[in-house]
Amino acid sequence: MSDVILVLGASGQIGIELTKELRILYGNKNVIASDIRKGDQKMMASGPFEIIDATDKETILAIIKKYNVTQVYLLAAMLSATAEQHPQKAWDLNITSLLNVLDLAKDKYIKQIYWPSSIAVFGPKTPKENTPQNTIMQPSTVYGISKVAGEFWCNYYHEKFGVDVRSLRYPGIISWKSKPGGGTTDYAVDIFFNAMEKGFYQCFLSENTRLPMMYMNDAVKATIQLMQTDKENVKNRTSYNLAAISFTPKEIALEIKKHIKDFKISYQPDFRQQIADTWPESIDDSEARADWNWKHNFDLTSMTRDILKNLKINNLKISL
Ligand code: AKB
Repeated sequence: MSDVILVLGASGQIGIELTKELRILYGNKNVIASDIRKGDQKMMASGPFEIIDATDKETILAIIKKYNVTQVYLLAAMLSATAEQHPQKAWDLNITSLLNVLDLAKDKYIKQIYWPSSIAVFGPKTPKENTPQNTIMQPSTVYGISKVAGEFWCNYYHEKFGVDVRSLRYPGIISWKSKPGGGTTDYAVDIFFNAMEKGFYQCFLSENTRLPMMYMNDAVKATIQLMQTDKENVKNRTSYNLAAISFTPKEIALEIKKHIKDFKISYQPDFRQQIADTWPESIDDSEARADWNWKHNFDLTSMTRDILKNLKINNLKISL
């Protein structure tokens, strides 16, 4: 019997693209998209869609029973910048939703869970370069605190109740089909749309702020690969470090300039700079590479070329 997948938070930046790929792999009717509100028209038309508040365990359970769901991808979350504005709400959404699905797996309603963590688990005392899998964490953001706590909840449910929960520490994810919201790494998406539409971008981080990043295609690939690998390959039950590229706003601007000659950038750091300053510059993901054979495909040059080509072909006019 094929797996039936429920995606919570399917209308978000990663949810839209992950749901699309999962529907190709598992069949449209076997991937139930859900979010707290209606989302992408194409996603809603291509398979089942349900309105679910991820903090509402009873509704999640009702949908699991309705479709005989076997796996849950929990992508509903409040990201770093928004979480600093709404600490209590962020904690409630990020932790209650996770405990809901962990409990449902413990009670045998579902077999497998995917839950994303983030480079935000690290803090100002963490080694900045090639940040190891196991190192000092001590995050200074609400989002980071919720991700560290979440990682240990995952590990606890795995150790104590045998729950098959798998997780990745995402770097900043860069996409052109869907836009992020409320993150500190969002500039690396905004910059492309602004370059295409206005030829100008005012960046909210300073020019030399280096952060770990990844193209969406690689992020979707890593997520599905981790979920599909045999149980015995998943040796880490908190969350795997995951890496592809690291760059600064200045470096990505120079890469864009190779395609859009007149592109200009200026820098006006805001409160998000303080968040970025506490995060690593690059990540050591050798455990993911060794345990389940993770490899990224896109570097800064190939990603930039691919995004600009696709934005041009699709003549994308997303309102900024
Ligand atoms: C954010 O900037 O908050 C996210 C993340 C790194 O988890 N993109």
